Amino acid sequence: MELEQATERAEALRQLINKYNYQYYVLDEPSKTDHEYDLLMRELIDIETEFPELITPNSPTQRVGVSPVSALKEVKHLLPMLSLANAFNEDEMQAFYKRIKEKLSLDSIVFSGETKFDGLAVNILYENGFLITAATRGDGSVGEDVTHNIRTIQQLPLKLIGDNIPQLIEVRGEVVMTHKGFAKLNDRQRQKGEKIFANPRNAAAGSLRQLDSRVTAQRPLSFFTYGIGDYKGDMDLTSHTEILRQLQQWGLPVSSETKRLDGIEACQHFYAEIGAIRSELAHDIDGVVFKVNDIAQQRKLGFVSRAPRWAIAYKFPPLEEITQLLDIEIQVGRTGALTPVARLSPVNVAGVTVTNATLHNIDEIKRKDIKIGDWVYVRRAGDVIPEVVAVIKEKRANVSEFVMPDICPVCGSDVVRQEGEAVFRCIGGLSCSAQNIQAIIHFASRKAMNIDGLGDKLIIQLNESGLISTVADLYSLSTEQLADLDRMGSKSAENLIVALDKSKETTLERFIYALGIREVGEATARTLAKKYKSLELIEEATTDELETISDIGPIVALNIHSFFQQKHNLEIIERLLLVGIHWGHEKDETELRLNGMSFVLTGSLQKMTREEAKQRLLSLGAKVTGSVSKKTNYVIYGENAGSKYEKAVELGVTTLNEESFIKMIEK
Ligand code: D41
Repeated sequence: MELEQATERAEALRQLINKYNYQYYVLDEPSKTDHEYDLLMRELIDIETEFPELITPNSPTQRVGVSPVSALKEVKHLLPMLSLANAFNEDEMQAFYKRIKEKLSLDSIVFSGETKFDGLAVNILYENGFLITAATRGDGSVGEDVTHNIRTIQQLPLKLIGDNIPQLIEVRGEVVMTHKGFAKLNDRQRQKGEKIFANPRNAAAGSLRQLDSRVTAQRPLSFFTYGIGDYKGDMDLTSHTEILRQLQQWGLPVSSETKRLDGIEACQHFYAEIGAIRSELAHDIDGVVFKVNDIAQQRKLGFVSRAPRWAIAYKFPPLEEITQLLDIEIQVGRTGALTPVARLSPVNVAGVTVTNATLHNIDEIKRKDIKIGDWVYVRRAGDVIPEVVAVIKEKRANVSEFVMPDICPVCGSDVVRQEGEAVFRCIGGLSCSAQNIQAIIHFASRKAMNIDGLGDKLIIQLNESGLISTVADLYSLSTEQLADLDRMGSKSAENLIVALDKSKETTLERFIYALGIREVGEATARTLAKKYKSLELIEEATTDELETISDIGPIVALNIHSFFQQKHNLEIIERLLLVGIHWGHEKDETELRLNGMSFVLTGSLQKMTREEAKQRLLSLGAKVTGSVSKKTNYVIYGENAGSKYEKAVELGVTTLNEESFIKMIEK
């Protein structure tokens, strides 16, 4: 590519990428898929790699700096960042309203209402539309330079878009982190054994003050604009809502919960409305902010000390409270994971009585140094399970250490902890009633025993009515017992009995898969069936032996071995075989006609489903994979086949239509 052409293309790509960023982050209306976006980004990176002289500081590729700063510098805001007065109840709100009405000699006032994000206030300076510096609020006059980190926030334009961009403008807003992003970040930190953040605000603060912007870039920060500071250029905007609209048109993210409110009643209504959806919002908010909407009225009202008289934050009750941790109990989850749960002295947190909180795992208990009897901060946010944030060490007296049990409190099976894993697990599997329902659902599923008509709801119903507690009980059900259940007619009861009977004829690999051994999916079950050809031999295999099989690592080998060490599991298998579950002998691999051949299926087939085609191929010894490579032997295509078909043609892989495929497998 010539330099001239590259210059043009790079500029076009930057504009496109910025536009898509705006649609995605600000308007929440993406017009391109992530993949299409990635392709544009990659093209731009390629051009900039070839012509480094074309890189501009505001190119979307330049959000992450390469080297950390040594310390955060000080930055003086052009106009001081003021603080917000608070109202904690109805009376204080009324007093605020009365004061304003009197000062303005008006009967009614129009406000702008917005959510009060619980984050960190930041001041961003744009000159001629370019992001120049960003600083924390600091003491209101001088903050810390966090430009390098602010630039990593994808939502924020490095260059403003649209018309009437002022020569200079200070944009003010809050940096926050979503509940989801916060939970993910803490999971990651937990896995790496690193610092756990107490709440999204602390996580956002910690991320914003990083010296290395590469760390910040990995943190899910967002930004919402709430106003402006100093500016140069004409802006004939007369109200706060107009300012917000203008900021949004320049590409800056503005909260969608913003409303023009006429009079105090509308404000009270807004407070209640936002309060009701508070827990559903993606971000923590600690109240709503009301601002006199008219700029001329704002000017008349002025300031008291460092806060404007024209604005107030009407606070919500806090999401964190203090209570005593009475005990730590163990909950056994669907996969056998043992989760310690704190039993708390009941405490009202933002309107909800909290009696339990998750403690995640033993490492977290140690890291937070939580002991039974401690006084703790409990936090409830979004739809997340309440959490113990921290211990109040000063209040500690008469506490006892928590110890993880070594047998499952539900079924008495052994509890193990895999290397490198934070969780302890019960290896009881089928015989642990905590894991049972999930195990039965898996057992009955299509790719396992394929019991027609036995869905999740029915399994739960059967379990709750005491008819089944393990998979072995399924085959002792009678038509009469089933017909007695609510919402079950005699016809469906009969059908289910027939389906159960039919499922008894199966294959070894399906049966192994159906047992629900941890991390033994279809592929591993198939490998085991092919290698051992008999259940007894698999039951007897040692971990060393299992590990020699390709695809089976030490963890899976241990899972398989421990599963068959459990007496309960062997008893259940015995009962299943006694009721007549059986399978034919596995054919020797080399006898199979398509042994070792690799197939890819694409598009929709007419005479069979893709899953059926896959099962046929597997039964003939073939491998079925998801993507086409040079090693693929055949690509079977149905209607509307897309890129996989094209790739096959490109690579010279043989393609077969459905008809030829059927001939091939029926030979
Ligand atoms: O969402 C917020 N946290 C928020 C903070 C907001 N929506 N509006 C705000 N407005 C102001 C004034 C009225 C002083 C311009 C604020 C803040 N200030 C603020 N944030 C931190 C200190 C002050």
